Amino acid sequence: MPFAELVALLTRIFLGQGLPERTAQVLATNCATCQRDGGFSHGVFRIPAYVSTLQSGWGNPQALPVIEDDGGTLIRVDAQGGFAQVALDEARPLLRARVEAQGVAVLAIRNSQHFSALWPDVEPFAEEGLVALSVVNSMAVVVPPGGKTPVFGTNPMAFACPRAGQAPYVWDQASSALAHGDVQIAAREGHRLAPGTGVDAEGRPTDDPGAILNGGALLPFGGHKGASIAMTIEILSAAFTGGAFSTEVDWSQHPGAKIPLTGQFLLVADPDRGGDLGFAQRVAALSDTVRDAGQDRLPGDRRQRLRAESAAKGVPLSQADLDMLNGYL
Ligand code: NDP
Ligand code: PYC
Repeated sequence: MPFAELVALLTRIFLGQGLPERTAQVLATNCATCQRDGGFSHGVFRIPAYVSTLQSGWGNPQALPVIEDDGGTLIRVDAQGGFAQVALDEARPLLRARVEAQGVAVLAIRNSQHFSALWPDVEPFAEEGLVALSVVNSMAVVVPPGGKTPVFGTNPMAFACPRAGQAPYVWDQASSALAHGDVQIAAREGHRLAPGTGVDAEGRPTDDPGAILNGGALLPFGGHKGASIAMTIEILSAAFTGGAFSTEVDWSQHPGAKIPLTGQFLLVADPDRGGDLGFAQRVAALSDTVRDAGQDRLPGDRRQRLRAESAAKGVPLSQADLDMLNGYL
């Protein structure tokens, strides 16, 4: 399906669930962008969970974000229970102006729902020549190494920067061994998981996605090193912003709610501030060095390839996806 057609279809679905026009458009564009670029764990696969969350009375999807600006480098936004992407959309002009004036700015969003990939939040800044780094915490489904009780979210982090002569260098990854969405997809498709992905309800290592989803938990990637990153993301996304820790997400009174209501931290900086040191050229040269050293796939390569394929052949959607989406119209 052409990208614009998918955005229009998803917008109609969100509008049908009572979302305001702008929120519906922001979420639809974001979700269609994930599907277009091969982010299938956060593409149309998520629509049933968006709908069940919207119908559960969780958060405040009608909310208008409130910007708190003291004229400095730090801009705070209270999303008031709405979506983080809408808060970012609202704060973007001020954030850009502050980066223009000061060379660097931080956006601290709290009381915000985030249910998507993070790279769509950072890539546009790199396309404008800026460096962007963002983290968001989610719901407690990750145990620390050696632990039994989930304390961290799957907590993704994403980075984007300009790269001369090529697409921006962009990566985006969960701090868990696997995104929760991919565990759900593995369970649906009957795949086992790689060793070290998670534990069952008794804290024993398991490769069974069902055991992770039903009382078990994920592990951080990379043992204690991933755990420190997951914890740092809790600190930046929740303690710094004033949002909820993943352990504080309590949707027990809202059956059907699946979208974490936490916080997001975003840092944007101008690498050419104070003089052009050839930043984008050096990033391109480093990418070449890494490829020459033997890494034939860099982060973002697959996403760019699938984006080009979607532009040529349409955004991939299975018949089951189409039936599911049409069921919400
Ligand atoms: P992946 O492990 O699939 O990919 C992580 C990054 O590594 C991507 O930039 C990817 O590039 C790159 N990459 C993957 N495989 C290779 C390889 N073999 N060689 C080089 N680079 C590679 O992502 P995750 O499963 O960790 O996360 C999936 C998505 O889930 C993310 O978009 C994340 O933001 C989202 N998420 C969202 C959460 C939320 O709370 N909103 C929580 C957790 C996850 P490429 O894109 O080109 O494949
Ligand atoms: O895939 O882990 C995940 C996730 C959590 C919240 C949104 N996506």
